[in-house]
Amino acid sequence: MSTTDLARALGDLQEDEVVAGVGERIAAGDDPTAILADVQRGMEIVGKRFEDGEYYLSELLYAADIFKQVNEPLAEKLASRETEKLATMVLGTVKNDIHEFGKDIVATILRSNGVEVVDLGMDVDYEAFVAAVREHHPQFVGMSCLLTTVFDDMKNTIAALEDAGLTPEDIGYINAHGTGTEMNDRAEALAIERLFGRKIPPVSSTKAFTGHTLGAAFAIEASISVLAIREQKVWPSIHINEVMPEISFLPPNDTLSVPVGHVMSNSFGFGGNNTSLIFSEI
Ligand code: B12
Repeated sequence: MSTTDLARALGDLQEDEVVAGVGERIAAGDDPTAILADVQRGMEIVGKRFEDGEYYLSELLYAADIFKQVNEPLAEKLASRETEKLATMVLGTVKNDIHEFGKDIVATILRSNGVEVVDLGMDVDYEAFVAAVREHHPQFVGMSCLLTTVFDDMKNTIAALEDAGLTPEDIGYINAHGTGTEMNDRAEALAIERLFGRKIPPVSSTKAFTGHTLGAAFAIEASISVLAIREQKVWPSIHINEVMPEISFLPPNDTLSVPVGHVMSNSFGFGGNNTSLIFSEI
């Protein structure tokens, strides 16, 4: 069954057609993630029809039921991939939201790529996220939230994690966005000074090794940050000959061997998104 036929059949709630179509494609050896993407497109059609008043809650429930049936064999296929453990993630759908299929797929895909996922389920209280982070020391926390009405619950969960979390002194190394441009480096350095005051941990930018790979930079620098923890090393900033006079700290020009428990990795300005992610040792 083709990509569009599968999405259309699910959109039209043709249960038998969808179940048979997915079965056929699994048997033909299609990539399960590609099949899942088509199923997801079908769910989008259902959502749109619900929004337009063409479908009601009973159709949403029916679509959910069909999805469950076809997701099971796909999840099994994905879970059968063997990989080495790379990281841990705490995952859940936030309080007051019971949508769980998207989260389940994220869990399955991550598990099949070496991430140990602690799945807290759906309608998860703030305290449960905090308790799981304390217990499992994950490198990532993932929150699923499909309802606009529960955005505040997501914000509250983040606030609860922050309350329970780290202080600037816990950061052992900052992998800066550091583009070597006045526009970025001055603003980033001033922000670091404002947050860390006099106790600024080693800061370096590894872009001189990897180039500025735009959207991919975050992923590359996240890996480099994780390696800093694994190797207990701070990587240097190479090719720096001049430092802006108003910046009070200098990046190391050689690799440092120091204890690194938590790394802050900065990625700024991609499509207007500014992110500082913290990676921690487990
Ligand atoms: C199935 C469904 C339900 C099922 C959920 C069953 C279940 N056990 O999960 C049921 C019937 C219970 C349901 C109930 C409701 N639903 Co509903 N539902 C849907 C529907 C049709 C599909 C969702 C789905 O499963 N998609 C398939 C999965 C695979 O895709 P996904 O969820 O998008 O997940 C992917 C990404 O988002 C992402 N992702 C998801 N989570 C995470 C987490 C992390 C960490 C990461 C990295 C990525 C990630 O990766 C996933 C895989 O690609 C959507 C429509 C839509 N377009 O999404 C409406 C939709 C989400 N529901 C909606 C509504 C309004 C409701 C109800 C309020 C209806 C009502 N009047 O009662 C209730 C709310 C109940 C509650 N308190 O939560 C609205 C939300 C509108 C809004 N702006 O808030 C939608 C958008 C429909 C619409 N267009 O109006 N729903």
